[in-house]
Amino acid sequence: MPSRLAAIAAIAAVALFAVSPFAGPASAEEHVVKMLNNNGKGKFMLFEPEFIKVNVGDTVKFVPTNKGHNAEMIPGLWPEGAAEFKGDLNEEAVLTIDKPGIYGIKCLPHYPMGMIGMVVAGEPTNKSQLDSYKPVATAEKRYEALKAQAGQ
Ligand SMILES: [Cu+2]
Repeated sequence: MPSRLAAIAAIAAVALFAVSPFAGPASAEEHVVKMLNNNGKGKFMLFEPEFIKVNVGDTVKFVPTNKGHNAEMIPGLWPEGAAEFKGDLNEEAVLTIDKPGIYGIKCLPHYPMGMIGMVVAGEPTNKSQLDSYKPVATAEKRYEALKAQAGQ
């Protein structure tokens, strides 16, 4: 019977190996957010996706798929102690998630057109900022949608 046990053990090892990338503490992941002029569905000047959940240690890469955008922190919506973040116009910018919390992102030129995004990492430690932060009136609608997702 030892050979049969060995076969079972081998199958179990293969199964564990196949599953392991999704189990236990995940290794750092890179998320990609596109900066777009439109999404082809009637929405203009946007981050895609606008809302993402990540793990501390992950990175979020903002890609200038279309020209004329940047990605930068919303100071009133940023975890305490997290590194400051400001990408340049037309440049790729990588945000390293070093603290848990809610990260508010805006495109400076298009913030008045509602170009905002949100990254939530682990425990939303700065949840109170969701209410204290007041976006410009023109960005309110999208902000409310993001806020609803962050509150879940
Ligand atoms: Cu923009």
